[in-house]
Amino acid sequence: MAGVLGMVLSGTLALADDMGGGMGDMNGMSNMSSGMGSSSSSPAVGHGKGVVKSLDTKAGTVTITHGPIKEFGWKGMTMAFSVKHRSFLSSLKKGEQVQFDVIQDNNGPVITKIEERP
Ligand SMILES: [Cu+2]
Repeated sequence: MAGVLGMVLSGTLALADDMGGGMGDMNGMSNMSSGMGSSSSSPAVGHGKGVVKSLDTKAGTVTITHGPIKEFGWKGMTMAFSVKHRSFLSSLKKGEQVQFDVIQDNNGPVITKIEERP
């Protein structure tokens, strides 16, 4: 009887070793998914529509009352945006209806494209 028990136990140990190998594979997968996470945090482009409230040519910003920007999960609000090129500001007028592309860099949101809404 004792001999049979011993065989069952060693069989159980072998199974545990297989599971250990499986865990190693899972660690490899979690490394992969964290790599995917960092690539998805690279600048995504949001698309907004709004009205120009004010322009600050010295600071290089435009204040826009904008609707929801779903790419970033933003609700509608009034806020100042930096612009990628200051020349964007000279083509804008207070009260103008605009649509724009915005990215988020380390200093905050930056408008990369803006045009009058048709
Ligand atoms: Cu906003």
